[in-house]
Amino acid sequence: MYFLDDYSGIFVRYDLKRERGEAKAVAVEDEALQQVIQCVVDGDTDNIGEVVRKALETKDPMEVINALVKGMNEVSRLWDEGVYYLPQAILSSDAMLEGIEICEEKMGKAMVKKGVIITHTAEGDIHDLGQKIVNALLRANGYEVIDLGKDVPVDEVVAAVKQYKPAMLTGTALMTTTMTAFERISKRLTREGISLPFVCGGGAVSEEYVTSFDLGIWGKDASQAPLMAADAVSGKDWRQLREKWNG
Ligand code: B12
Repeated sequence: MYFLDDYSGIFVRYDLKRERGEAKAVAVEDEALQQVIQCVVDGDTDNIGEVVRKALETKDPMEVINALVKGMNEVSRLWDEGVYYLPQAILSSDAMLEGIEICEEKMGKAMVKKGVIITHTAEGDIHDLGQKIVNALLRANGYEVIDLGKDVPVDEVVAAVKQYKPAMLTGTALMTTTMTAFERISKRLTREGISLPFVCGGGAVSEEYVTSFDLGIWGKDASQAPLMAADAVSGKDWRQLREKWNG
């Protein structure tokens, strides 16, 4: 049985505190980046475009993406503490997605294509913010990204690998119930004699889990994706990538 030992916060309207600006987002030195973070925390889809474009006048797209992630980390904390619910998380995610899209436009796509990478978010999972960041970083670094989207059935991922023969496959999962799709993909590919690095990331996924099945390499942060892709394109196999990037 769980007993509350502090009752002081139970009648607090955190949503009103937020509207009145009392719930301030994580503080950073730079005013432009601070506004980006605040827009994500507030789920301010009306102003995120303007604020991100303003930040991009002086900042590198990667710095702006980092600010977007900082905002989302705060949203995660507020969700975990029971302050934010689905509606607030949806608005914050929409704001973040719009921000990533603008940063991706600014980063552009490198002219020379270094290789093909397939990305997806696990079957049953609609948490695609991590995948969108991975896409943007890979494209900006010259990789052709086949984006299968979110909630992608295992069959579809396997079929796409056969069709496009990518140098690397990535997966994102935020739920313990959906990450098991990665292991099924690994088994299916291995059974068909296909071997390629399969980088799996996302909040739910641990290094221990991903390295428990063949092909799996654990991706901690989206910024690793282009570096891992470079290794894959240069001919390193999944075992070499695992040895280099994981424990
Ligand atoms: C935003 C959010 C949502 C949004 C998703 C919007 C979207 N377009 O993504 C909405 C509101 C729609 C949502 C819905 C739900 N959610 Co939700 N959600 C979250 C929240 C608050 C933040 C997650 C997030 O986006 N983080 C920011 C991104 C950037 O992080 P990330 O994906 O992990 O990516 C980073 C790294 O992992 C890495 N990475 C990721 N992928 C890859 C790939 C490669 C190759 C590499 C190298 C790295 C890498 O790079 C990124 C950083 O650079 C979390 C809370 C939390 N504590 O995480 C809950 C959370 C994930 N949700 C949860 C749940 C339960 C749900 C719902 C089932 C709720 C419901 N009752 O309906 C539904 C899911 C429906 C479904 N079938 O998927 C649970 C999952 C619990 C679990 N462990 O299984 C969480 C953990 C909340 C909780 N504590 O209960 N959610």
